[in-house]
Parts: sequence; structure tokens; C-alpha cells
Amino acid sequence: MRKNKLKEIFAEGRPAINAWLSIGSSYAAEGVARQGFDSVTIDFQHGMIGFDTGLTMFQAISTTDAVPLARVSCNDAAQIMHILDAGAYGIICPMISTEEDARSFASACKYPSQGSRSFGPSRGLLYGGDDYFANANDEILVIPMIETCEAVENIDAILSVEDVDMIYIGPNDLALAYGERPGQGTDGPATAEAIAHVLERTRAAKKLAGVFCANGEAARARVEQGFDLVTPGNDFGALTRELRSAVATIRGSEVGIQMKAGGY
Ligand code: 3PY
Ligand code: MG
Repeated sequence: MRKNKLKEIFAEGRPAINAWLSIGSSYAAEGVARQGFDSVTIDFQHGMIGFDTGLTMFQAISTTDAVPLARVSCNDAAQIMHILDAGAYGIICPMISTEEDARSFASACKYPSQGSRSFGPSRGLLYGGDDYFANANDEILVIPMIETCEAVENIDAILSVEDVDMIYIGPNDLALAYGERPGQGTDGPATAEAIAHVLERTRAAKKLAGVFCANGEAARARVEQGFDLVTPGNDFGALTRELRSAVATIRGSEVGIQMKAGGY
């Protein structure tokens, strides 16, 4: 089976840079995947993307070395298995708040006897190779999102689930959960404390930590903080920020404040 390059990067102690696709287009996916990212995530939760378009986006990402990941819309075993069958090499699952959530999520990602994934690898075979079934459990990354107060309280229990490879922090939902403002690009004090705590517990458990960031600068700061995988905003945010800035340059005016810091 084709190796999961993210695992090699982490084994060497290097941070991974992950792209985030919210625009439902194989053309945009191909272009983003060619920008030097280690992995590219198709966002089926907040992205404007359905399964059929997502499948063509996986095919577009496959024209590059970037590892294809997906964020599913919720902890739904049928959706997780279907997206793995489309060729995802890792699943990021939102709103995992308890050990039980993490166990059922991990189970959907693993074939028996390790888990309960149904057999039907479809495009997984085309992307991964003929021996996909024998090796998928070892190559596919299980990545619960930590983005509720309950998840922060239960972080040790979530990390205790053996098949959890990495946690991925959603700072915007975490900000909402702690009564702070999302989409600011910088954390409020309660969110910052929660993130530092989750990172420390993840390190103690010898697992990996990823995080969504507003932009490249914020992502670099997260790498310095100790994160293993960072996402410098999403495609739509980058596109609109760049175009707004071009309009402002031509007009000789200030760039508008709306969405200036956010990834969405
Ligand atoms: C969050 O910040 O809540 C996210 O889910 C990032 O995508
Ligand atoms: Mg979120």
C-alpha cells in the first residue's frame, strides 16, 4: 500500500503543513495541492462540498504527493467509511467530546478485528494499491477534533483511546465554547489556556497535535508552540483576502476589516 507520508514526516520529528479545502472544485483542489503542502484536507463539514465533488477532489489531490485527508461533517460511521473508501488517508472528526465518542470514531476507521469498518475499499484500492485492505489499518490516521469544553475536560480519556493518532484543535468552536469570539485570528485568554492544556496533555500521552490557524503567520507560531500539524486557513479565505487586498491596492485604500483575520 502507498505509504502515508505524514507518518514519515512525524517519525522524523518535522511539522506538517496541511491545506484546507472548502471550495467544491477539483481544479481548485489540484492548484492548492501543488503549492508544497504535506497534506490536503477536504472539508465536508463547513466546506461547500458534497460527496460526488469531493471524490473528484481526491482524484485531483492524487496528482501530487500531498496526503489526502478529510474532515467529515460529524461522527457518522457510514460517512466516515464512505470517505475512506474514496481514498482519504486520514479522517478529522469534529466535536469529539468523550472517550466513547473517540472509540466509536476510531472503530469506524479500522477494519475488524481492530474496528468495525465495512469492506468495500473502492477507490482506496486505486490510490493505495492492491494490498490496501491488508495495510489500511496501519496507514490511515484517526484524528478527533477537540473543540468543546467537555473535550478539554476529557482530554486524557480521549487520548487513552489507542487508535487515536492525533488530536486536532478547532480554535473557533473552542472560543465559542468558552464564551469568547471566534474568527479573530488570536485566542482569547480562556481559549489560549485550554489549547495550552490540551497540547501539554497530548505531549504527555506521546500523541500528535494539529490545529487550525488563521493564516501562515499564525501557523508558524503554532509550530513554535509545539504543534505537529498546522493548517494556515482555508482556500476561500486566502482567495478572498488576496482579491480584497488587490482591490484596495488599486484604489489606494485600506483593506476592509471583514474576514481579515479569519479562515472562513
Ligand atoms: C474550528 O476552529 O472550530 C474549526 O473547526 C476549524 O476548522
Ligand atoms: Mg469547529
